[in-house]
Amino acid sequence: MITSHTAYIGLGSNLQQPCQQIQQALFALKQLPTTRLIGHSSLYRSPPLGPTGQPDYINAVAILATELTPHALLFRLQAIETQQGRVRNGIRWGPRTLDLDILLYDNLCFTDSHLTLPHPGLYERAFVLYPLYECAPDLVLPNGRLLVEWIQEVNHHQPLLGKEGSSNHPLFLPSLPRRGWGWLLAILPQIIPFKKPF
Ligand code: A4P
Ligand code: MG
Repeated sequence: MITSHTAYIGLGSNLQQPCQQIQQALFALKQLPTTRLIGHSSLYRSPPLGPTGQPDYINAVAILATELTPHALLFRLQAIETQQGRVRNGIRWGPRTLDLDILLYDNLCFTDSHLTLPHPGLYERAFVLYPLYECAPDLVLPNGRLLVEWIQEVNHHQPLLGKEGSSNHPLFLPSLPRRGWGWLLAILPQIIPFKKPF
């Protein structure tokens, strides 16, 4: 029997019209064999993590339903990166036209010489956690924690500069109460595009 798996893909770009790079990559994800693009987040702008002096990044997250194995998926993602002009010049976290990371593949947790799941940056990076939250607000992480709770605990001080197309003002990174429904009010600015600064 063929089984479909859920994979969350992190997309990032900071070279050669990053927004277009991300849109093009989403189109390429749609074309992957035995794979359906279930949905994707908005595009988020953030300052570079890593060497300074490179442009801001545009990041997004996509959800795939796929029959590809994790390694076959990684191979396909790297082919898309190459197609979109990705040059690996050995600079760790250097600028790139396109980076496609497998953030999650079902609830798999393992490391081998090609692949680490979940992606090692998943738990700390605002530019991953917020778009992931937009895609899957009820997600339970492989560490057993609710994503929304994880965000409020680990991440409020990390900068995100805003959603593309909605505002240039800093995103409101909520410090959410853990019980009751107050958290819902606190995160509304995250999920409804806003016009005013906070
Ligand atoms: N690899 C292992 N696990 C995975 C996985 N889950 N998904 C291996 C994808 N690849 C995985 O990746 C290096 C190797 O990681 C691959 O050969 C693959 O076998 P790479 O794409 O060649 O190089 P990289 O992306 O520079 O390395 P790395 O360490 O994966 O970097 P990250 O974690 O992807 O971070 N700042 C902002 N604001 N936004 C960003 O998107 N991205 C990075 C790159 C740095 N700073 C950023 C952003
Ligand atoms: Mg990468």
